[in-house]
Amino acid sequence: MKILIVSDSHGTNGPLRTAIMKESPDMLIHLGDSEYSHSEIAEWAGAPKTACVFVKGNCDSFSLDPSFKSDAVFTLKGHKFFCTHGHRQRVNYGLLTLSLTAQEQGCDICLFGHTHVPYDSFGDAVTEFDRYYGSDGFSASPRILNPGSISYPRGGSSRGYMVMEMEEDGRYDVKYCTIS
Ligand SMILES: [Mn+2]
Repeated sequence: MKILIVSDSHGTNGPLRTAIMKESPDMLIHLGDSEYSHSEIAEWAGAPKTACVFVKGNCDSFSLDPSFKSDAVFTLKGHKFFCTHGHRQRVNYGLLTLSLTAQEQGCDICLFGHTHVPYDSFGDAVTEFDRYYGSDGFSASPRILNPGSISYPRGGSSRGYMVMEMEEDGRYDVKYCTIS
């Protein structure tokens, strides 16, 4: 299955719609600061056929949707995902809190946004053993991913997103894509 991972669209929806149309995902994960109607974004993505996950960013506090949570935790094909915006884990100052929060809940994949800078690595407490086995899902430290911002990139990045292709047996591949 194809999972489209985006963050920080901040109400500028052109690039988000472009990514959705280009990728036609089976699932959409928005990591916060959408500053826009989730039902409308979900509709663009093809909900309810396309599963959609939204988490709350620091700029989303005025959302009227009561079902809107700060974190999303779910299991998919043997992988446990931790999705959060990242401001509460203070990701601008380092990823250890984020990594440990995901690890504490037994998650091996940790998705965050907020920095507007793409990131793909394993947790801070990583060992060579983790590094070796991480891609098979046996890592003690989660794979930590940030798709950057799809609307307002920072740190020399481009407007971008991530696509995760996950096989039935749980093997997965992540690629970072930019929008010209
Ligand atoms: Mn933010």
